[in-house]
Amino acid sequence: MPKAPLLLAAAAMLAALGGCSDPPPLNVDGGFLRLNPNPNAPSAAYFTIRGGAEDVVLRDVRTEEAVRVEIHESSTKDGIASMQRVETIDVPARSTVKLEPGGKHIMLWSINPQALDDGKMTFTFIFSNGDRILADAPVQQPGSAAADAGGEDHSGH
Ligand SMILES: [Cu+2]
Repeated sequence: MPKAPLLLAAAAMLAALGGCSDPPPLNVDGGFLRLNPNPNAPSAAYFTIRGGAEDVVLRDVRTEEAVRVEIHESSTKDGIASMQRVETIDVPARSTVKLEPGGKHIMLWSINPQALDDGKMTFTFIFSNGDRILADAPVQQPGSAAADAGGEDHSGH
């Protein structure tokens, strides 16, 4: 009866895998803020959200340093780029959810200029499990090489 030992071995392996690594904590990192060269137009911030042990939903993003903050998603349909507001972002367990140019982003209106003096903005991410995670987004000044590589077209706002 060759099957039983194989199954036992598989079960032992799974137990070993489960036992040697704690589930990763829900986290937010990799932030950057792409400043719009036009101070009257909105700017966009991007982050990487790393899922934890359970599925959660990003419910809100806040910052003290802008008058208005919204979560947006850019898309291209029939060659035409557009963006729309989204209320929440699903963050499945152990997933990586990227907010990046051309996709989901955090849109900011009327940024407090003094907030930029220290070169970063601080955001609070509020999740459905009650976690409130602080994350910084270093500022990319307009005209820098990184800032010129793509981005959201905010002209529709
Ligand atoms: Cu937007």
